[in-house]
Amino acid sequence: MTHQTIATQPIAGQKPGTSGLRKKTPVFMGAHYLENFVQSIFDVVGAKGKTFVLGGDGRYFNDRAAQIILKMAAANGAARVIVGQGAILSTPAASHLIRLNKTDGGIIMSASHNPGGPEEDFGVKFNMSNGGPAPEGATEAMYQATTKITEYRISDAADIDLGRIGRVTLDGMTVDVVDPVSDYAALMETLFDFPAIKAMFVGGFRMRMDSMCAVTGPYAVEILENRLGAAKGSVVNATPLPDFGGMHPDPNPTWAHDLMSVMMGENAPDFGAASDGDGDRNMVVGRGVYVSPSDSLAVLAANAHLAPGYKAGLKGIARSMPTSGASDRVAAALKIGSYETPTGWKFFGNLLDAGRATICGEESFGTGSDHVREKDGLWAILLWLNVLAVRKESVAQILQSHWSAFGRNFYSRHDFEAIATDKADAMMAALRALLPSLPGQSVEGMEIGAADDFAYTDPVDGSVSKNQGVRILFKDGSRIVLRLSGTGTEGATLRVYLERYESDPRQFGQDPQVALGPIIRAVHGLARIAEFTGRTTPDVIT
Ligand code: G16
Repeated sequence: MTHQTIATQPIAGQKPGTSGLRKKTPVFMGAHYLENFVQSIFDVVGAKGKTFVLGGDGRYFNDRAAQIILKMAAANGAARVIVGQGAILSTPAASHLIRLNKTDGGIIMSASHNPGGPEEDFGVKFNMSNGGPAPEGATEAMYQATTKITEYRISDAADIDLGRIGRVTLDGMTVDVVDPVSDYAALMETLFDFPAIKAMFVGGFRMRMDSMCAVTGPYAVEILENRLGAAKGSVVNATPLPDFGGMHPDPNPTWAHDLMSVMMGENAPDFGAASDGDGDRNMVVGRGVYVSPSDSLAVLAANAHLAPGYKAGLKGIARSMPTSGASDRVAAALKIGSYETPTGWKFFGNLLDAGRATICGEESFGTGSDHVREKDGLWAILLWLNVLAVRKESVAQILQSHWSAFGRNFYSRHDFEAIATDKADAMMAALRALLPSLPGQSVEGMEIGAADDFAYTDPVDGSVSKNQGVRILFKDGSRIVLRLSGTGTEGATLRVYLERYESDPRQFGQDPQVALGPIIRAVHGLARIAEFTGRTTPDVIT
């Protein structure tokens, strides 16, 4: 066994997006592609004598990539890698293992909610020693390293058996293969009232958890069925598959349509939930009622004290800028800080580390707390179960009483997918050029108060992130946000975020698409979406 040094050349386009480097699987499997990026990570963070966590969501190429990364870690002098059995770890479980074992960081193999398979997507991201995604400064340094790389280091040792739990040595480096679920499940037991949730299930409470053939299956079966006593079979699509069974593992009403039809149908269970490829996203559905992620964040924040892990109250609530302002109202009522960050979980890290925020959330089906440094799908589902068990009300009743107390922020996101990049860029450029002229204009009977491109100054380290999304703010508090996705691998995805606040209880029952009608018409007029992209209707509505 020897450490090999392999000559290579920079490969264009290895720039991490909103969450790591995501590309089509054949691109990642191309000569030196994965190796160049992983070497660039090690060159930036240093590997000598360090301990890392490694795991992924089980998608196609996960197992091969894990062997390559382990051999590169060994050749770069790492002391130890903790890897999930079968190279499986959900993103929140990986974050937990990094923190629990006080490691120097971790590599997560996932393209999250993007489909997996030989022709679909693959991804790699690095999380820091706090368990959170590498901040922009680090990912930019990694990208710069990919543009200058001349060689990478890899051991020529044989593959190790990742199916067997235990300790082995790989070319002088210790590899601990661990059960992916047990430490994470133990953490959840410290946060939530398992006896109360168990009693609710014993009392006949029914739930359906759709793991979408992705990584949460084993976690959900162990926690929900084995430990909490949900009926066997409550977790569906529970076996992680390399191609996610052909599903698009993105828990939203469009892609989790099976769950939606069960929950909106006759004899629906009391509670429905879904999670994504790597287990950090969640969608929550009550019997006959969909909970928008922005509302879910607000309800969870308002009720978190009902769970043992949060009974002391919250320090603050953070949301991404496009997420609705519903959680700000909760923060104001609780007299705690509220923070508005750019899209991307990495922006919450400093607020959590500094103890300014306890709960964070995003409209993109992400919710989490300071228990790890990633959003956490099962955590959100368990907090909902805890709240339901204590309040003994239905999801619909809890939503109604929340709106009665705080008003309703009608909210929706419209996605236009796989647009030609040049057309999407031209549309955004035209819109940005228009911004200075918008304040004072009236559209659909609403006056525009301000229009800008969101910039964020991190209150902890002072770092500045510009061009984080175009905002058109109306005087009545309504809001339009437009930005291009940073997680896609094909063309551009235009995300249009729409919000309107309603305080009249008689209006709370409206269909959000109806309530937002004037705002939807306004954005099509202002951004000229059809003219630039040829699209009139979105591919996904959340
Ligand atoms: C990632 C980030 C999230 C972000 C989401 C959408 O989620 O971690 O913070 O909100 O992408 O980003 P975009 O709008 O740029 O596509 P995930 O679940 O894909 O890791």
